[in-house]
Amino acid sequence: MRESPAWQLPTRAVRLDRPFVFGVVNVTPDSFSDGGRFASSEEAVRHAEALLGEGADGVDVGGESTRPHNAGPVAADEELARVLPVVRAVRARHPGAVISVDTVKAAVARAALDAGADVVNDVSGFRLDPAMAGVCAAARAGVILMHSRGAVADMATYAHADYGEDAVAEVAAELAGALAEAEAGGVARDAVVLDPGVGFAKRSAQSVAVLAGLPRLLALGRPLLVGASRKRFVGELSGVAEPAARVSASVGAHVAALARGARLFRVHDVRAHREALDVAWAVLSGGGDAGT
Ligand code: HH2
Repeated sequence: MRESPAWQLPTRAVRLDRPFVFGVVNVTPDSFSDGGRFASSEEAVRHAEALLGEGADGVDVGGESTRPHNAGPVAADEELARVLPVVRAVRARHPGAVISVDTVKAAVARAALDAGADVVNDVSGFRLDPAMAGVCAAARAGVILMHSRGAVADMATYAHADYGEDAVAEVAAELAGALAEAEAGGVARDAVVLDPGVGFAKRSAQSVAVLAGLPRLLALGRPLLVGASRKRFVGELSGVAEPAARVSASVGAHVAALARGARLFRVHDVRAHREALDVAWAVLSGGGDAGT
């Protein structure tokens, strides 16, 4: 398997010598698959700890849903009230866990980094808040730049899903632009992970195309994260209508993405992914010296 470069976080480098699993912690009333389940800080902290117990390497804590027809935009102070207690509690109890904050707002990112988060996961790839690069650079934060188009309210729809013949080339070019902008804003290249944003401004066929085309995105020189968990396209491909029941369908997408070069995965169902990705990784990386 091709070597992935390491990922530099504020206090350590993550080697990515096995699949890295982020457990999703949505502290929201309206997320598409688990909205309202972990809306209080106590429930969200318990959920984060359960995911770490199931083998997650980190948690991605979010206080604003990108679901179309969600509850509407969330003000920064409300988003902070949702995510900060969770970041603080997880940091205090799990010093080794990587904590990511899923936000498009620089003010939320700054406060979460001050509270102990290591990573900013921006589903707009720094498009929506010009202060984001400066905040991440100052904290030497790890950064996930995800491909999307449009605003929070419509980025998970097909409103901006117009591509020419080669959607992968367009996604690659837009991610390359986001990486260049982040670097121009002072973010170190080795702090950045790129994400093709499956389900964001992409119809199902386009999400499948970007996963099949991951080797072309790897050419941008940074590790790749994929977040296919429970999404509509895996539901369509598997015929499973209920998002929370799309565990096997999500695992299938992520194992295939691993084989095509992804190294980080953002998932709701950690145990199933930890087991499947570790086994797939052992096989894909050649089984060591065990021979026959
Ligand atoms: N997908 C979602 C949210 N954040 N971040 C990255 N880097 N990649 C993704 O694919 C991604 C993401 C959407 O999933 P979820 O958080 O479960 O839903 P909602 O936006 O409704 O809270």
